[in-house]
Amino acid sequence: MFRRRLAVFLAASLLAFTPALGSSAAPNDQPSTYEISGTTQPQRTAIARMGIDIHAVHGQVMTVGVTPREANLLKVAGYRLTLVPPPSREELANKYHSYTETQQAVKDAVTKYPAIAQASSVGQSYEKRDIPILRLTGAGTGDKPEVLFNCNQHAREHLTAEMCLHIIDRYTSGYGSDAEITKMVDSRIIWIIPMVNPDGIEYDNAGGGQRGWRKNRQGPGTDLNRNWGFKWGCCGGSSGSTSSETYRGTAAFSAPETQVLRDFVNSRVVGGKQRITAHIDFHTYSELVLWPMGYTTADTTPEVNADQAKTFQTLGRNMAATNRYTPEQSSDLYITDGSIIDWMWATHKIWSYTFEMYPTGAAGGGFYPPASVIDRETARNDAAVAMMLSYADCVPRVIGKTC
Ligand code: GEM
Ligand code: ZN
Repeated sequence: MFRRRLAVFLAASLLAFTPALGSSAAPNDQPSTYEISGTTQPQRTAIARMGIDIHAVHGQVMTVGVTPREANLLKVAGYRLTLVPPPSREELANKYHSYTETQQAVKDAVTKYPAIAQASSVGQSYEKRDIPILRLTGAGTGDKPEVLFNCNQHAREHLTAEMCLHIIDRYTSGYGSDAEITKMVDSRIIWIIPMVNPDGIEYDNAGGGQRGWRKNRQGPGTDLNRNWGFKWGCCGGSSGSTSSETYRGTAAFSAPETQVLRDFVNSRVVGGKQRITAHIDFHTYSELVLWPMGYTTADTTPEVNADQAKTFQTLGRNMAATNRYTPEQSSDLYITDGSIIDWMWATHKIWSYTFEMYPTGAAGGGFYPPASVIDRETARNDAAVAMMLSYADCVPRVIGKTC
């Protein structure tokens, strides 16, 4: 610890007396993408606490976006950094959905499939954009278990909106022709929110799609996945500094986007019972299936007993076997507090997972993979999504328990 502090101090002093790095303006404060190999969980948590912008973690390889100054701090602290060259012009061309196109896609689903699809707004973002939500359900009455899929809490993770739109497309167009899809749509209520953070997405796209914006657009920006109200800011898994990429906001649910999503989930408590039983929060990138809790590395906690931990692990591993992602508890990556999945589970006992989609590293395009991978990488999760839906009536069935 002391050596690390000394090293950081030396690095800081070095920077202060190096005019080329210390005082010259752009382009020296522009972040570049680097890989750091051979990292452990405590090191990753320490790097997250330094305020470094973590893009991905795959195995022991961590991908980060850092300024030259931060790169030097990391190097002096003993980490080995490898520069990842920026993507080519060709890779930048994209046909990802904008916010307006996403809204239109949701409306189109209702126009085309009025018998099973209904659209509404969860509420408004900080800049007063409606956050669209689609409700899908077919024939069949009685209490149906409900499943929620949400995408794009983080603005730059554009492939995730495509994932939610793909789920919409598949579960509408397959209804009545595909037996498994028909059965799921008839026996469940499926809620899909393709863009939780429309302001951030619009801002990122206004930068040509390469701005790397993560947070919402409330002042300096709040990291929505650190703003949820279970053990908010408890454990060094978020930042109190407004400039940080993991700024947790001024209070739990200080962001309008988390507020309206929280209110929606709370509204699904009907007759004293939470109707949503299962949930996937899509992110990019790293190719991971993650389960709660994120605030501690303990497998069992006051919120998660041994059977529940086994259920999370078993379903997580089974889903990961279908998409070839790596399954692990979210805190195995690094500690986070105020994340959506910790809140979903702790507050509502919703079986909640984070999926980190394609790619594993910056080489596959990082946050901006070529549009040619969209179909393949969204379809890659078809079996996992189907599995989540199929267990929604009783998730512990996956370990042989009854409900
Ligand atoms: C992650 S997703 C949360 C994973 N949880 C833990 N404990 N690591 C995030 O929000 O930082 C990565 C991402 O942003 O996609
Ligand atoms: Zn994310």
